[in-house]
Amino acid sequence: MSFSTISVIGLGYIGLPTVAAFASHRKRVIGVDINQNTVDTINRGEIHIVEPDLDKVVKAAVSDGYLQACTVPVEADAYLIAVPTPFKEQHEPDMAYVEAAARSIAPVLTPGALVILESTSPVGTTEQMAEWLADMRPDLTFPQQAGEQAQVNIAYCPERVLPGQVMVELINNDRVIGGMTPVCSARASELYKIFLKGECIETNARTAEMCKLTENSFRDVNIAFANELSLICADQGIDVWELIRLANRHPRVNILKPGPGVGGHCIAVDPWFIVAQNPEQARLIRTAREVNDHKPHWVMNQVKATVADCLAESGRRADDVRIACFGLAFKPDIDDLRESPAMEIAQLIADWHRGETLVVEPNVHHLPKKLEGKCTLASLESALQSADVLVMLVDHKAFKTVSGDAVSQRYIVDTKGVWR
Ligand code: SAJ
Repeated sequence: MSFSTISVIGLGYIGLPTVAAFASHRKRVIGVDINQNTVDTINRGEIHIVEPDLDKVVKAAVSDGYLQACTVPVEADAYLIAVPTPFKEQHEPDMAYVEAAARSIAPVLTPGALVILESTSPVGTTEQMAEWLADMRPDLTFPQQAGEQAQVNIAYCPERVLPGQVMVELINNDRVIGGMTPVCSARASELYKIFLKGECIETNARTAEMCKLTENSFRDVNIAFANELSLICADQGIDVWELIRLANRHPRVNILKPGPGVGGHCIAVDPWFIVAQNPEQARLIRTAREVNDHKPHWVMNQVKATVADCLAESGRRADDVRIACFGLAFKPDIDDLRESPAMEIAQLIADWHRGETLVVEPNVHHLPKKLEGKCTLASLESALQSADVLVMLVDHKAFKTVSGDAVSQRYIVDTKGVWR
């Protein structure tokens, strides 16, 4: 059976690009979100998130009549769940949004429906979701009961797109498809092939769930290695950037870049899902998280030491010293400040420093609430001209165009090796 109506539950950074991709292939798509503002914005043909090219595709999809948003699920041939999976106090995964989304589609499920979970989830979540659905719909059969003969097919298919390149990666990246049965996998592949140029690689649900967690943990562990090297090199008086450049000339070495810490909503979160389920075994994965989470505090200590040097050498009072932070975003050339180690460091500096703290962030026009009244948003030029201590936090293109030779300050903490 082909898919004439597709419903996506959760219209955030993954769900909205996904509805846009289906709608641009002339499929009727119903986007569902519990936030009425989000729904209204999309129905006006506008978007509530920043992602290159997404606005155009959504606008066309709405005006051509292929995309419609609402707050309550309606009947469809396929349902994709793309809701957040944050963690709770002790780094335990919080599956409340997935459960709510599953329970919201249960009443409208019909025989022949396909349900796909895309949210990053602990191993076993797809099976759990199938139980929630079966509980609510004893009149239908599900793969855990009827295998290949089930009336409702269920699969896990993780998103793997990079924020800032979502519209390209969504179409081109290969997809891992973890069906609860081979038939479930085959139907899920058929659905994604509506817009996918990459390959669909079929496996089972548990392996697909673990695959997503593995990808982000792999990156976290590798960044932690680079961050740990940066601490060791600072103690040894070695330039970590030169060291990494040299080590990477070895044909089998490829070290990532150190930085102020690891931000974003995925790499700093997902490894904890493995740790929560496997506390005894996941020692390296846990330590990597701890190394990366510690980095902003280490940077803050470097700032304190650098300001102390500045005060001792110049004989000035702390009130008269101006610190400039370069970058707030969680990575280069985006405007996303959430879960950003650069934000954390700017905040720590502003709370500690008695003099003025400037912030340069070319991708935003206003200071975020957390920094209002504590910092001044400054241009690159004025900060370079007037600050005594420079703290490089994000290697935005705009900062890299300034050569180290053009920077006259002696007091620099450079977490990205831009002005070393
Ligand atoms: N970072 C470093 N050094 C590096 C690379 C990154 O410090 O060498 C930092 C960044 O500055 C940032 C953080 O790591 O703070 C994460 O950035 P990222 O670009 O590595 O990844 P995200 O969080 O934007 O997206 C990741 C991607 N996962 C992988 O590359 C394995 C993406 O493909 C996933 O879809 C996404 O997580 C997700 O949604 O899970």
